Amino acid sequence: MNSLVTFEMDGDLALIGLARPPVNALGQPLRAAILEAAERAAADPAVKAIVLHGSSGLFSAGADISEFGSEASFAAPDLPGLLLRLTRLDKPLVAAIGKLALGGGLELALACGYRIGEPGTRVGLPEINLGLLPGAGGTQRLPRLIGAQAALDMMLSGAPVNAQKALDIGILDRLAPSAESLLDEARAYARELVAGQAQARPAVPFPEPAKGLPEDFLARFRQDNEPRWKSRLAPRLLLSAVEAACLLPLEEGLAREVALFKEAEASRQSAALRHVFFAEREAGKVPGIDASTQLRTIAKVAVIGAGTMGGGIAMNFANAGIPVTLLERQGDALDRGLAQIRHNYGISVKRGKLSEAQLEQRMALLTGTLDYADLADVDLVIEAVFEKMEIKQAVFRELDRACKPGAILASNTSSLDVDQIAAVTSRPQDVIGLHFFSPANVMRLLEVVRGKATAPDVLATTLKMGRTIGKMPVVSGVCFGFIGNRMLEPYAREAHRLVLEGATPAQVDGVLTGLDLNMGVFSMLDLAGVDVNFLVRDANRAAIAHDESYCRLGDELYALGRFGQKTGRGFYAYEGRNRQDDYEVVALAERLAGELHVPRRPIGDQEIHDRCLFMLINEGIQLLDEGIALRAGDIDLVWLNGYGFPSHLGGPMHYAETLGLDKVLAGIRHYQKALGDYGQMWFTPAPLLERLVAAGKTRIEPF
Ligand code: T1G
Repeated sequence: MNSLVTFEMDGDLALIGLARPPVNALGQPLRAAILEAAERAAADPAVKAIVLHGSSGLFSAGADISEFGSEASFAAPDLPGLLLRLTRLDKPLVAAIGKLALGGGLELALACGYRIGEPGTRVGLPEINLGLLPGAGGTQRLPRLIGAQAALDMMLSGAPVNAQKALDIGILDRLAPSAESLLDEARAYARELVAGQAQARPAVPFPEPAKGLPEDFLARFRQDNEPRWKSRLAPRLLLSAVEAACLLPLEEGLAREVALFKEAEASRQSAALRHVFFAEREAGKVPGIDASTQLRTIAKVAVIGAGTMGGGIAMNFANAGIPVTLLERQGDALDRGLAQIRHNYGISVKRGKLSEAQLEQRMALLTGTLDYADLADVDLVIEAVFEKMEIKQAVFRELDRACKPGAILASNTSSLDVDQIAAVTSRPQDVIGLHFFSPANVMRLLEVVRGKATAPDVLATTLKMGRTIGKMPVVSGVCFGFIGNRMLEPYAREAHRLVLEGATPAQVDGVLTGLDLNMGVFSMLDLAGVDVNFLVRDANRAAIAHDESYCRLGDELYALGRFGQKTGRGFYAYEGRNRQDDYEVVALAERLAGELHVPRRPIGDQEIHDRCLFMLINEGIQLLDEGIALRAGDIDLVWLNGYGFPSHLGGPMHYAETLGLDKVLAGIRHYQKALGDYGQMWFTPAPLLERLVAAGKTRIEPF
């Protein structure tokens, strides 16, 4: 028997075990192996019933995502055809679903006549997260099994349901008492079916259309939801597939589903989302770190500074059940910090995301102190004090004295030199940057900044810890602004300069949000604080001294005390949260342009797109060339998880590949010439970009 499945006889039962680690992804080889085993069982008169299970305990994580976009995706036996064959076997087929059945894995189970799970079983159709829809019967069989609306909710959310819910809504027939007893229970179920003691029923091929949708439901659903979907293709295709399930006989519905699936699979959005899926898994792979790297134990954490960032950081660990000590210099600041955390949790309770008991459990994990001596037994300290090198270095001198050997000392700095911080300690190998993004208990991105001396096990431990607290950790080398903020600089520079040259903040932001970015540059600055941005820029003034023209607008707003939302006026004027264009800002830009001899003219949207995005892309490529970022996918993850770049564009690097690297380079060269001295100064193509284009490369990678 093929090594990808196991085939055992148990009396008159055939047990077929999926055995393609790590997740039984249903790639062509496994599909062929399942078909071969099923045909063998079907043809054997000694076999009265079949049990299909995951030989490692996990049933299947679905189709092999790496096949999509290639011939392999529908290579015979294609998944829809294999499942249709299984529904036509003339012997009972029981799916024993251990742990997980996702996507095609659940569709495989739906093509079996009977399904049994165990208490830890989770089932779902997460295809929407990949810009896809279920393409092997899920949109046709699930609505017929549990009703169209429940099925649609599951497929649009992409979230798995637990074993009890799956039993309650009819996806599972039974639950074994434990994972260990699942296969035995499945065998017993099959024997009952053979003996006629269990209610036999056809697999879910019944031809009549699904029930459960009020007449006008789909029209209303489409009308209510389309704005939410913005430019997303997959939800619309999914709705059409469920519509087919409600209107067409099964065979026709299945054919319609394949056509809709292929349209989704061929879309740029799905290619982008599949890129993100693998990028998230690649981000954890760092040269010099592997399964043999011994991780340090993190049982107790301390956070220095109980302000907005420190409090948010501390919440991440309390949420993960890890005790946290907050250290402040003043008692009232500490009390305020703890009260703010309690307030934040209280909001989650009001929203029904947390129970009162959970709030108290988390608060019980949070203690405060004014004394470094109380940090003697912590395993990880994260400093989150004012963004001034001298202040941070003073904290690290204290930590070096107070903390035990082997404790990891991390700084939450957003741009300062981690090596300079490490240099004031006797243990630079234990020092690392952990750059959280505000609000730290919400934003998923965590830049893990390794210093020259950072030990591999410190890096491995903090990467693992990052995922434990639900973050997307990405490794960065040391440079001003690391990956995200370093790229933000030229991107925001072009936005500012374009306003000097004749665009308005609203026009610039409109182009960027038109690309589905969560926020434009100016609304983001008004939220984060024009003053905050000024202080960061001021710390780096030397690096931009040769042309501050684009800074002057922000500098002037800072001088006028227009700090953004917090003062009611920044680049925009605010009535509460309502943002209005502010002619005073345009007049200020006009005045500054005159003083700086910047010619003003009407600016088109395409120029705004190209100048902002191409400079963002150019800096990312430069970061890759300098080795600050390990791979293009990491850079994408930074912008997807820290700056609201739309995931269905895949991130700035993937977006550049989609546009064409040659087009990006040509655009940069165009503005290098067209913008006079300013263009000469700032529009220098990254050498790696030039090398890639010269070599005819279409992917961004070190070269
Ligand atoms: N295809 C290919 N590789 C996969 C895979 C998949 N479906 N799922 C996981 N892997 C790889 C992953 O890249 C990693 O590889 C390793 O397995 C461990 O994964 C026709 C169209 C199952 C919850 O969307 O959600 O079916 O890095 O690190 O944290 O209608 O993987 O070790 O080389 O994530 O324990 C639908 C995707 C597909 C599920 C496990 N299914 N997978 O999480 O491990 S489309 C999904 C997951 C489909 C049909 C449609 C998670 C997991 P490497 P991991 P984990």
